[in-house]
Parts: sequence; C-alpha cells; structure tokens
Amino acid sequence: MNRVPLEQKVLSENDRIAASLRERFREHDVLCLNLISSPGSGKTSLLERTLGALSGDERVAVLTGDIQTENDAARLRRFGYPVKQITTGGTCHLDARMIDRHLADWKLEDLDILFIENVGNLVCPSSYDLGEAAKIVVLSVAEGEDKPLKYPSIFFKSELLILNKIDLLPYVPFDAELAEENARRVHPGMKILRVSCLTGAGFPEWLTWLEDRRYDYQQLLAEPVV
Ligand SMILES: Nc1nc2c(ncn2[C@@H]2O[C@H](COP(=O)(O)OP(=O)(O)OP(=O)(O)O)[C@@H](O)[C@H]2O)c(=O)[nH]1
Ligand SMILES: [Mg+2]
Repeated sequence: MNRVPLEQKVLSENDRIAASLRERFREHDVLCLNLISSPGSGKTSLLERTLGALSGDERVAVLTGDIQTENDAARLRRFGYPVKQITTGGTCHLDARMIDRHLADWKLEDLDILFIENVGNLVCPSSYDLGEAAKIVVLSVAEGEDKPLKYPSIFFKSELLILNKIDLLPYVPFDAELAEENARRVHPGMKILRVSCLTGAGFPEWLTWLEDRRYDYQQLLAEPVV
C-alpha cells in the first residue's frame, strides 16, 4: 500500500475544509481557539473555570472532542453556553470535517468565541488544521519538563502554552523554568502562562490574554485586503 500519498490526500482534503471554516469564522468575526494537550492536562478544567468566570452575556460556545463519552460536554453545559460533544469513535484527533458537521445548526453570527477542545493527544491533533485562529497547548506539571522537546510540532505551532496544575509544584519534581526554556527552544518567544485550574492562579492573566487576542483578531479583520 502506498501510505504517503494517501496521507497527503487526507490532509489536503482537511486543509480545504479548514480554509473554508477559517473564511466563515472571519466573515462572522468568530475567534476560534483550538486547545490541545495530553489526556488529563486540564483542557476541560480550563474551560470550566473560564466559562465560570464569564458574566453569562458573552457569545461563547464549545465543541469538545473525545474518543468516547459525553462527559466533558456534560461538565461544560452546566455554565449555560452552547456546548456540543464530538465523539470520534476511535480517531485520535478532530478534523475539519467533524467541526464543519457539528457547526451546521449553530449560527456563527451569534458567536464571538468558539473554543474547540481537541481529543487528548499531543501528536495527531497537531497535523489537523481546524480553521482556528490559534492553537493553544496545555501542559501540566505532572507530565515532565521534556515534553516540548519530545513533541515539538505542537509546541512550535501553538501561539500560547498554558502550564497548568502549578498548585502541584511543591509535590512533584518538575522544573517549571526548564519546561519554559524547552518550549522556547522549540518556539522562540512563545507566550507562556502558568495557571492552576484548581486554585484559579493565573486566571486573570489568561482572561486578559483572551480579551487581547479577540481585540487583535478584530483589528486584523478590519485591515483592508491588499
Ligand atoms: N491539582 C490540580 N488538578 C487539576 C488541575 N486542572 C485539572 N486538574 C485535574 O486533572 C484531571 C484531568 O482534568 P481534565 O480537565 O479532565 O483534563 P482534560 O485535558 O480535559 O482531559 P481529556 O479531555 O481526557 O484529555 C481532573 O481530575 C482535574 O480535576 C489543576 O490545576 N490542579
Ligand atoms: Mg477534557
């Protein structure tokens, strides 16, 4: 079997759908953010605390991906925002077609921010463009500070690293400075935020980042096309 051309065909089909999604997000001024991490680093916890910090009037929605279960969607629906679970049935990443299909009955003009929580995996999701404005990688302090060096692609492609579970730093042998140095070896100048979804440490900075990112996105959309 000729594996490389088949993989290229799948990815170019994905890129075509992702480009059309990106165009639609731009047209309707929706900031789409793709959250990626290993299983259990805290993507859903980050979204729970983020939705919990909003006033309720924000036009925010979440698509959350998992291989099985609706658990994450159930956790996130409690906050009253539109949430849909995407169960891939075995696939280790979300792809643009899944996003397109699950957005079919949502009106993009009613949204300002769309969060996508990818399937827990540091490898496969990095190859699939979902039409997002930015990828965000979450790494928790229980995972080892070498992860940016072992899984460089996702750290290179992500605009922001959220270093989560910093409340555990006193209990685990994790050198946060070294982890950040490793991330910046792969992605010089990478923005990094240290947070704890348990205590809320770092959340003011994360919410400010979100606000600034939305502002930058709107400025970009306002620029004349040359
Ligand atoms: N101590 C501590 N635990 C956390 C923190 N954030 C998340 N957790 C715990 O870590 C576990 C996994 O968190 P989730 O939010 O489900 O992680 P996830 O990345 O969404 O996991 P998948 O969707 O399965 O990939 C849960 O037991 C959380 O309560 C944190 O900042 N500190
Ligand atoms: Mg989750």
